[in-house]
Amino acid sequence: MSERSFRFTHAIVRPPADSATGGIRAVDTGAPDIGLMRRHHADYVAALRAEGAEVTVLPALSAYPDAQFVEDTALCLPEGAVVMRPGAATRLGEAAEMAPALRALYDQVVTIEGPGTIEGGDILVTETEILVGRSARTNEAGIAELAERVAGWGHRVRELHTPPGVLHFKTDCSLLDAETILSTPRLAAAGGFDRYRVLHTAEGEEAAANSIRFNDAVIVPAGFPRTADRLAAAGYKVVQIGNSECAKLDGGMSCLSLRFSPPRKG
Ligand code: CIR
Repeated sequence: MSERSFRFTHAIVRPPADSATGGIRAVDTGAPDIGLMRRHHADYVAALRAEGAEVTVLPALSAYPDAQFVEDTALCLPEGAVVMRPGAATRLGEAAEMAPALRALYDQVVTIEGPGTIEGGDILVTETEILVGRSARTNEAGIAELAERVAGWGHRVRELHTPPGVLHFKTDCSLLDAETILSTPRLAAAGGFDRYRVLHTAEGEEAAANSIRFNDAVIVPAGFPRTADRLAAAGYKVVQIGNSECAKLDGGMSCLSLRFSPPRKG
C-alpha cells in the first residue's frame, strides 16, 4: 500500500497576526499570549522542516484573526487542491487568500462554490478514502460538492458525524498510518472506523487527538504524556510541540498547516 496520506514533500503555514488573540473560541479560557503563540508556531514549522518538508510561510493576515488555521481553507490531494468554503462567516474570505499559494504549486485547483459549507478540519484523508464529519461548520451540501469535485481524481468521500459540541471532526482524530487512526473514545464510539485499527487518547487527554503524522513523526501537542507514551509504545516517533495558546482558540496541530505532495507542474 502507498503511504501518500502521511508522507508529504510540502506544507503551507501562516504565522498568527496580532489580531489572532481575537480568534473564534467556543469557551473563553483566557487571552492568548501572542508572543508564546508565535514561538510555538516557529517550533511547529521547525518540526515540519526536520521531517523534510518544503514549507511555504505565507504572510500573517491581520484582517482574519483565525487565518493561522490554514487547514480549514483547502484540501490538498495528490492530483489537485480544493479551495474550501468555511462555515464560519468571519473565515469565509480566508479561502480566497489561500488560492494563489495553491495555484503556484498545483495545475489543478478547484473551488467549493456553495451554497454548502465545508472546512478542512472536518476532513480526514486516509490511504483509501476521504472521511468528512458533518459539523456546525460543514454541512451536507458542502460534503456533496466536495464529493463531486474529487470524484474525477478517483477519490471516494464517506460522510461521518463530528460529535456534538466538538468543533471539527479532526479535533477528535488523526491519521497515524495507512491502517491506524488516533481517536478520542467518544468519536470512536460513534462508529465509522471499523476498517481501521484505532488507538485511543488517554482519559482526560482528548485534546491530544488533534495530532498529525508527517513523514516519520507524529507531531502531538505537548502536555498529554499518557497519550504520548501510548504512541511511543506503539512504535511511533513522537514530537511534542507547545499548543497552549492556539488551544485557547480551539486550534491544534492539524489546523496549523496544509500538508501535501503536489504533482510536478506541467
Ligand atoms: C475556529 O473556530 O475556526 C478557529 N478558532 C479554530 C480552527 C481550528 N481548525 C481546525 O480544527 N482545523
